[in-house]
Amino acid sequence: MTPDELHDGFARAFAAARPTHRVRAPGRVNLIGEHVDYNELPVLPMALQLAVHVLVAPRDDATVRLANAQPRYGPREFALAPTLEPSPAGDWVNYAKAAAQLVVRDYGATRGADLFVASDLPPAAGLASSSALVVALALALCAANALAPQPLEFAARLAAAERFVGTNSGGMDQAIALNARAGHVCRIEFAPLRVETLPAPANWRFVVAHSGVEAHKAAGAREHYNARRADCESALAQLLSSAELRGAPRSYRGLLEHFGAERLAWIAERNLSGRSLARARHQFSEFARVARARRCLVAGDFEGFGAELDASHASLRDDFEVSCAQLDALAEAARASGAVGARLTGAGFGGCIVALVQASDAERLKSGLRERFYARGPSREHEFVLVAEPGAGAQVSAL
Ligand code: NG1
Repeated sequence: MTPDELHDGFARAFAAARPTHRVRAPGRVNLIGEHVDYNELPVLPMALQLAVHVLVAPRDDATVRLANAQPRYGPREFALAPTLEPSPAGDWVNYAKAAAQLVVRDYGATRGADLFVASDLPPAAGLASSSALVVALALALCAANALAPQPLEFAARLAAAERFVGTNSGGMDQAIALNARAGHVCRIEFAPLRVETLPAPANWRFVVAHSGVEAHKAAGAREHYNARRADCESALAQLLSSAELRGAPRSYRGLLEHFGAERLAWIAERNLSGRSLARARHQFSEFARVARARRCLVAGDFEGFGAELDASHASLRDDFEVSCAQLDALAEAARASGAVGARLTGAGFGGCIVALVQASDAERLKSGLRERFYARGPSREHEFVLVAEPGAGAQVSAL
């Protein structure tokens, strides 16, 4: 969406008002470290060039009026308050309410605003469009109230605030949206939130491609997501009740830091079974893969990084059970088209894959995906392939 289109949209929605600020909050592609952020284990995402944009006109009262460039998200209105009633699940106003509650409660915002929203991120694709929306709206309300929150602290608070929409999510998406750096991949650690920026190797390209299956959190994907988190908690409780772990640290992170991934996997094999064992095994193996992938990134080890992507996909498919036939087929098509590795990215249950290629092979990968995947099935109209450019974090500009 061009700045002119954004301003035209604003003028059509709010004739009398004049925007004073423009906010941009990016989506992200997670390179590795999937379904581990809610257990406070490190992740390795980068921000995308695609983002949510908001034009902001502060108001003299506490009313928040929302309009969206997408007609399927109709206009909404509510008044700022420290505690807001959620609207029915799936209503986009809940993302604004999540943001509003936080800026009122923790930062003392009192002024409402007219907000016009436009997004170039595909929804339900595993690219963190919902967190980009919450971050953008929260920054918009901050701008209307002349507040400039500290990005790390704001990200941690926004992660908790977004749970208002009903997903028991981790903190990766808000952290990267607020703290990304152009040209860099971020390694994010949680509690306390820490972001290490690592230059993306110049000749590597991360290509994002959509499976054609929308993973709507308002539909089944939210329950599946929350169920995985609950599985992790019950696996941890079972593991900690074993005699072998008496007196051991009581979190995944504490256990991993104390024993290391390999030893823990060995302890888990002897004390857990079935689903609990599989879920815990993914936590331990993904933790080790993130550490190895970081080393490969720093050393420019292209093949090594690709191997970690493939192994992560296998673990998400077999142990964490968040893949689907289309994601598996798309990852396979990427490997057959020159990618050195590929995996589902984001929460899964549909959405996108991320594949790694040499810059000189990015076009070959794109046409390979068309031939081997999009041309073959019902996914043709969902064709979405993006050569990701590691983007900057959220920005607020005065107009
Ligand atoms: P996406 O990819 O946006 O569905 C979700 C969570 C993350 C993280 C990943 C899986 C939200 C807002 N975000 O992201 O915190 O757990 O899944 O790694 O639900």
